[in-house]
This record gives sequence, C-alpha cells and structure tokens, in this order.
Amino acid sequence: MKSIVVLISGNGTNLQAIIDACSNGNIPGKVTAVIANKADAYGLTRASNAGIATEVLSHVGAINRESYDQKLIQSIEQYQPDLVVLAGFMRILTPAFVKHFNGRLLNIHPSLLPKYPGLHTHKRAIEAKDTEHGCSVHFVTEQLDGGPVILQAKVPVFTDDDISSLAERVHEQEYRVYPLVIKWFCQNRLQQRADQAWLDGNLLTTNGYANDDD
Ligand code: NHR
Ligand code: GAR
Repeated sequence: MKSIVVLISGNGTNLQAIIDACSNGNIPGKVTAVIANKADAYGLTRASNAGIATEVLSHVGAINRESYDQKLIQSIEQYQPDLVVLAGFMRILTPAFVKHFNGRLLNIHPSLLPKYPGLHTHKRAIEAKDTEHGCSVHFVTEQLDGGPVILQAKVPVFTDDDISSLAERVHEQEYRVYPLVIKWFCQNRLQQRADQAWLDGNLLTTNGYANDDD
C-alpha cells in the first residue's frame, strides 16, 4: 500500500475523487496526509471527514520561497510518501523542492498542455475561441507546467460557454483521469526517467498516453 500526500489550496474536489478511489480499492494506496497553504481550504474538511491527518502551512509570513519549501518538505516527509500529489495547489515550487521529490510528484493542470501553462486557463481558451479544451496530468519538473505529460482528457468548448460552465466540464474529466494515473503509479506501472514519462515500459510522447499522433 503506497503512502500518498496531497497538497491543496482550495475546494479539494480532486482530493475527494482520490480519497474515494483509495477507499473503494481502485487505487492501491492510502492518502496519509493533506497539507494546505491556506487555513480555509475546504479540502481540509474533506480530509478530516475521511479521518486523514491535515496540516496547514501558510505561505503568508514565510521569509522566501526557499524557506517555505524547506518547511513543506519537512511536513511532507513525516508521512514518508511514495507519491506527492498536487491537487489545486496554487504555489509555484522551487527547484530544491522539485528535486527532493523528483519522480514522485504529480500535478493536474486544467488545459491541454503544452497549451496554456500557468493561470486562468479556461478564460484563455474561451478568449482564443478554442473548440476543445481539457486537462493534463503530468510529472512536476522545475519548468512550470512543463513536465512530461502522462494523460490528457479533452472536452468540447461551446459558443455559449462561460468560465464556470467550461471549468465544470473539465472538472468532470479531472475526476476520471487523476485517480487513473495515481492508480498506475501505485501499481508501479508509471515512472519518470530523466524528463520523460514511461507507462508499462512504453515512452509517453507529447500528449501522454492518449496521443492522437500514434
Ligand atoms: N511548481 C513547479 N516547479 N513546477 C510545476 O509544474 C508546478 C509547480 C507548482 C504548482 C500547479 C500549476 C497548475 O497546474 C503547479 C505546477 C500555481 C501557479 C502560480 O502562478 C502556476 C501554476 C500552477 C500553480 N502561482 C502563484 C505563485 O506566485 C500564486 C497564485 C495564487 O496564489 O493564486 O506561486 O496550474
Ligand atoms: C482543478 O481544476 C485543477 O486542475 C486546478 O485547480 C482546480 C482545483 O480544484 N489546478 C490549478 O489551476 C493549478 N494551478 P479542486 O480544489 O476542487 O480539486
């Protein structure tokens, strides 16, 4: 049984999907702690309700990013995680943090990477009049939202969409793809080597497992 530590900043609906997938046996792992950088993150309540340890490590008042991330490493290490999962965690992590958890650090990003790294992805997709949008699960590297993609899910964008209707459609896909990728990792089927992701011994290319170009 793998130990999974989840980092959040907000609502924690992805966290909930992961907790549910662990408790129904879909993921051979256990969420051993949930750590938030915001005391009012609702995901902390979700964790408590599931009997999971929680911690708040506020970035407000931290001297700099390096010292914040060192404290974060110490908090996380108490739980000896096999995997660290970013689920709506809104702080950019330092190279030292990324190096420490290299190969066992995942993120879900609400766009079809490499399109729209960074923030406000739904707004950017609507403004660009994109006809498709989605989410990407990737290993985290020093390059923001630039680590190797493992799996993506696409959704259509409709002409009458606003940010919230589009975000909701993407969210439904996030709850499917993130638990699936975490399951693969916990089954030892998924590895990061150098800056590339491998699944069942196969190299994953630009768009991860669901590559259209294959
Ligand atoms: N850290 C590294 N090194 N690499 C990645 O790929 C990371 C990362 C930390 C977080 C998630 C990411 C996303 O999926 C993520 C990926 C926060 C920001 C950001 O600009 C950007 C991307 C992501 C998360 N954060 C602001 C900051 O100054 C704060 C914004 C806020 O508090 O609202 O850290 O999109
Ligand atoms: C998710 O849509 C996730 O993709 C996104 O934040 C949301 C968190 O929702 N992540 C980022 O934007 C990272 N910068 P949740 O707290 O309900 O899981």
